[in-house]
Parts: sequence; C-alpha cells; structure tokens
Amino acid sequence: MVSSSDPDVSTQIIAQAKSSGASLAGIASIRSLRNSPSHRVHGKPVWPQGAKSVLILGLHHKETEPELDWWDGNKGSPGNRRLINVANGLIEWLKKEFNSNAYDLPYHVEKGGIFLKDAAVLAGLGTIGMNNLLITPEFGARVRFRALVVDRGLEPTSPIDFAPCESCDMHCRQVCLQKAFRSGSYSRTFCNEQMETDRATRVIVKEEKKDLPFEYIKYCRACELACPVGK
Ligand code: B12
Repeated sequence: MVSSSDPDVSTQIIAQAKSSGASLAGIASIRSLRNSPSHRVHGKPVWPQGAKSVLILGLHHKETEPELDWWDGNKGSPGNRRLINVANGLIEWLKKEFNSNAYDLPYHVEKGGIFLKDAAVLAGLGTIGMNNLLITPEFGARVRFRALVVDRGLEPTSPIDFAPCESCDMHCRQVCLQKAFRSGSYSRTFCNEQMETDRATRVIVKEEKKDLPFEYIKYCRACELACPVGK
C-alpha cells in the first residue's frame, strides 16, 4: 500500500498540477505554514477541518501576456481564473486517485486565504527578493499563486537555496514609481498609493475581446518586471 507521505505521491501530484496548466507546483505542511513569518505576525486563518498539507500552484505571467494580470472583479484576472480551473481539476483528481479531499482557498487572507508567498517559499518554489516578491529561478517574480489544502500529510517539497538578489544592483527598487523602498525596506503604504492610482485610472474598453471584460485595472508591476531573474 502507498503511504500518503510517500515522496512518489507528491511527485505524482506535482506532475498532475503541471500537466493541468500550472507552471510551478510545490507542497508545504500546514504545520510549517502556521509558523511562517506572515501567519505568525498577522494572525492565523481558520484552516478547513482535517487540512494537513498545502499544494501551491504558480502561473507564469509572461511580460508578453500582460492581460493575464488585468483585474476585472470577475474572480480576479484571467490568470487567476486559469489557476482556479487548475485547482478545481486537481480537487477532482485527488479524490479519484487518492480518495483525498482538497479545498481551493480564497485569494484574500481576510476571506480565509493564506499568505501565498510564505507557502511558496516553504514549498521550495523560490525566495523572497529585494522587491518583496517571491522570486523563482525559472520565471523571476513574474508568477501568480493559488493554493489548495489537502486532508493528507503529503511529503513536502523543501525550501531551496537560492539568493539571486545578493549579486544584483536592485533594478526593482530603482524603478518604483512611489519610491516604496526609500526607507530601505518595502512600504505597503507607499506601494498601495500606486494601487489606488491604478484603480482610479482603470481601463474602460469599447470593444469586447475573448475573456476580457469592459473594464479592468492594470496594477503596477514595475518592481516585478524589472527583475532580471529568469529572463
Ligand atoms: C494584500 C496584498 C497586496 C497589498 C499589500 C502588499 C504587502 N506585501 O503588504 C498591495 C495592494 C499593496 C499589493 C501589491 C502588490 N501585489 Co499583492 N498581494 C496581497 C495579498 C492579497 C496578501 C499579501 C499580504 O498581505 N502579505 C502580508 C505582508 C505583511 O507580507 P509581506 O510584506 O509580503 O512580508 C512577508 C513576507 O515577505 C514573509 N517572508 C519574508 N521572509 C521570509 C522567509 C520565509 C522562509 C518565509 C516563509 C516567509 C518570509 O514575511 C513577511 C512578513 O509577514 C497577496 C495574496 C495572498 N493571499 O498572499 C498578494 C500578492 C502578494 N501580491 C502579488 C503581486 C504580484 C502584487 C503587485 C506586483 C501588484 C500586482 N500587479 O499584482 C504589488 C507588489 C508589491 C510588492 N512589491 O510587494 C502576488 C505576488 C507574486 C510574487 N511573485 O511574489 C501575490 C502573492 C498575489 C498573487 N496573485 O499571486 N499586494
């Protein structure tokens, strides 16, 4: 019989996630996530009953496909909807293959979601960079995340030894329109001012295009797109 923490099970799950459309996937234990910096400092979500593992999915948001990132209020953005579809397919697959229950977590922490960057670090997808974003070896910071919790103790994928910012002259910080790193670390308040400007200058389109709404917000990605990793 295959044990649920068998590394082979985790390998199969990650392979299935990638073949369903995720660019990256990894696994962390709920126990490690409960103790991660953001969950320790900013309160603990109410985890679905029986949750033992987190499956974190990443989608590459290529610079050449900016529309993946445009927010329209209909479950976020086209990229987020893609991730939701991958997550829903995996929920069915996990039930069928391993008789495991999995739940797709909301995006927002205040609605029961988790801190996705913490989960991605713990699952070994990358490291927190000088732009305050999760930097992956493959795609730099140009990745968006979604998470599922699973009611089985799956073998985690471990954090990686990856420090790309050590030898970088921090283009990410130089391009920030709000100088949000002026104190030497990331300021949520200054960054959020840009997000508010972006909301106020939302795009209203006249012509309908596939999977794109009439109105959407192009949130700033300057610190993300300036990152040379994975280019
Ligand atoms: C609220 C929010 C915002 C707010 C506030 C951001 C903030 N960092 O405080 C605003 C609106 C300003 C914002 C802006 C942006 N956001 Co935002 N945001 C979120 C959201 C919903 C929650 C993040 C949060 O509140 N974190 C808590 C704060 C305190 O954490 P923090 O500043 O990141 O610092 C923590 C980590 O660095 C961590 N940490 C540090 N070192 C280590 C080491 C280890 C081992 C571990 C485990 C953790 C860890 O501990 C710190 C303290 O808690 C997440 C989605 C989610 N559910 O997670 C997306 C998310 C973080 N945002 C994302 C993005 C892309 C952006 C923007 C580029 C805008 C855009 N185009 O989407 C900017 C970039 C800002 C930046 N440079 O950080 C992505 C990040 C992807 C990535 N590659 O990292 C996320 C994950 C959403 C997604 N779709 O995947 N965001």
